[in-house]
Amino acid sequence: MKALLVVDIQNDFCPGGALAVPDGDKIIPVANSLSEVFKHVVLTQDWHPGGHHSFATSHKDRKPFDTIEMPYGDQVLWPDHCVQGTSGADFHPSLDTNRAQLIIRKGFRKQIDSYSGFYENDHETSTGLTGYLRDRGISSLYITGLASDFCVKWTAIDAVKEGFGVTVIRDAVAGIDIDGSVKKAWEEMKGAGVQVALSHDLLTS
Ligand code: VGL
Ligand code: ZN
Repeated sequence: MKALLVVDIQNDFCPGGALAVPDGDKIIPVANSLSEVFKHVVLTQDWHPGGHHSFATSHKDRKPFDTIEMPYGDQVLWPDHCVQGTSGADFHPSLDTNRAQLIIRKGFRKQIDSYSGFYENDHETSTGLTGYLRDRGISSLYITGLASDFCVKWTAIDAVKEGFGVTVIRDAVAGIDIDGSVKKAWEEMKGAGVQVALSHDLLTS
C-alpha cells in the first residue's frame, strides 16, 4: 500500500513567512490534487518551542544561515520559525488538510533540530512514523512539500533507510537553496535510492 507524505507546508515556509521557500506556495495546488488520489495521507509539521537551539537568536553573535557545531553534528542556524501555537506554524490556509489521517510534529525538543519526519537530527530519536506506517501496511511513500533541500531530503533518505519504496514528486517540492543545496539534495536523494516522478504521472494513472 502507498501513502502520500506532505512535508511542512506551513506559513513560515511560504512567501511572507519567517523562512520562506521561494515559490513555496506554488506547490500547494499540486499537493492538494495529489492528496485526492491517495487513500492514505500523512502530514508533517515543524513545531519548535520558543528559544529553539536551531534559531540564530538562541546563539550569541550568530546570524541566520551560519553553521555551527552541535553535539549531533553541523547545524544551520535559522530565523525563528514555526514556533508552537503561532500562525507561522499553521498549515498554509490553501493546503487541504482534510484528508490527512496523521500529523507528525517534529522539532519540539529544544536542544535538537528535526528535519526528517522519521528521526531527529541525531539520526537516533524516532518520531514513531515508521511504526505507524508499518502497522498500517504501507510500504511505499510519495513525498511532496517543503523544503526539498532540508526536510524533504532527510525525510526521503530516512524513509529509504527504513525500508520503504520512496518517490519524491519533482513538481510538488521546492527548496530554500543555500549555496547550491537544492542541486546537492537531488544528488543525495538519488544516490540513496529515492525515485523521482512528476505529479502528472500520478494524477492520470
Ligand atoms: C525546515 C529548516 C528548518 C524544512 C525546517 O521544513 O525544510 N528547514 N526547519
Ligand atoms: Zn525548523
